[in-house]
Formats: sequence, C-alpha cells, structure tokens
Amino acid sequence: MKKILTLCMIHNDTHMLLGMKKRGFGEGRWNGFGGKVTDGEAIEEATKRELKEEAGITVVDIDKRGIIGFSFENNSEMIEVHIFSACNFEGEPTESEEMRPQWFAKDEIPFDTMWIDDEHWIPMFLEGKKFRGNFHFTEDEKSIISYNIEEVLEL
Ligand code: 6U4
Repeated sequence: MKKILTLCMIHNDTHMLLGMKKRGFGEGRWNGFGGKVTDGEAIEEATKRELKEEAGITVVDIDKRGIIGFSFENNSEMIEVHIFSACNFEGEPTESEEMRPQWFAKDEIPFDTMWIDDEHWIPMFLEGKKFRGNFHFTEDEKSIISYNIEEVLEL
C-alpha cells in the first residue's frame, strides 16, 4: 500500500515558513505544510487545500520540486511525499489546530527539531534543484537506516 502525501515549502529570498506540527504524524517537529491526498483529488489541489487548512493562506502557483519515498522498519506501508515550492501567497499565516506557523531565516533552519531526512534535501531545495529519493527509517522514526537522494532534471 502506498500513501501519497503533499508537502509545500513557502519561502522568499531570505526566509522559509515552517509550521510546528501540533498533532498526528510528525507531532513536535517543524515542517512544511501538507497532508494526505484524498480520493479523486489532484496532488496540486490537495497541496493548496492543506495550505489553506493548516496555515490559512492561499497560493496560486506551486512548483513541484521533489518526490521522496519513505518506509519504516517492520511496517509494510510506503509513503510517497510530493514536495512543492511556493513563493507568493495571499493571506496572513495563521495558527490552526494542526500547525503553528513561524518564519525562519534560510541559514537558521531548525534541523534539530525536524524530520531527520530534511537536512538531506532542504539544501538541494534551497539551491533550486529538483530531486528524488528514498529513506528507510527505524520504527521509532528517529534514525535513518538507509537512504538515497539525487538531483533530477524532470519529475
Ligand atoms: P490527519 O490530518 O491528522 O489525519 P496526519 O497524520 O497528522 O493527518 P498529515 O496529513 O498532516 O498527517 O501529513 C503529514 C505531513 O508530514 C505531510 O505534509 C507530509 C509530511 N511528512 C511526512 N513524512 C515526512 C518526512 N519524513 N519528512 C518531512 N515531511 C514529512 O519533511
């Protein structure tokens, strides 16, 4: 079984908007905004819906930048996260039940309090690259058992 999730990184020249996940998968970590793609929904559509629900903002243009597969020890479920970039949005980032938004300088991304794969792909993201990869985690989601990540020209 493969579950498709979206993740959108909002950023400008100097800062990135992250949200503190208040509940559910990834609770207690800073992350981009996103969630599950529902039946019949296009991935881009789901990305925009989640931005509205989780941060109260509306984006028009999003750019797909990465696809990463995640798997966990002793768990047959595969997760595929589609990662997007957005620079322009309407509305004021607002705390929701799920996320507390905060801006971070691009050279002060809080990797210590993020998913541990993030430090492997966020630098590529910030360099404007597109990428594809896979990460296999321990059951407790705290360590990477194996991974690969590479720049691609097309997704
Ligand atoms: P609800 O809405 O409560 O049923 P929940 O289980 O909280 O869903 P959801 O929908 O918020 O999960 O989706 C999880 C989010 O976490 C998605 O935006 C994708 C992102 N994510 C999952 N694994 C990740 C990882 N290893 N690294 C990362 N983001 C990840 O940076």
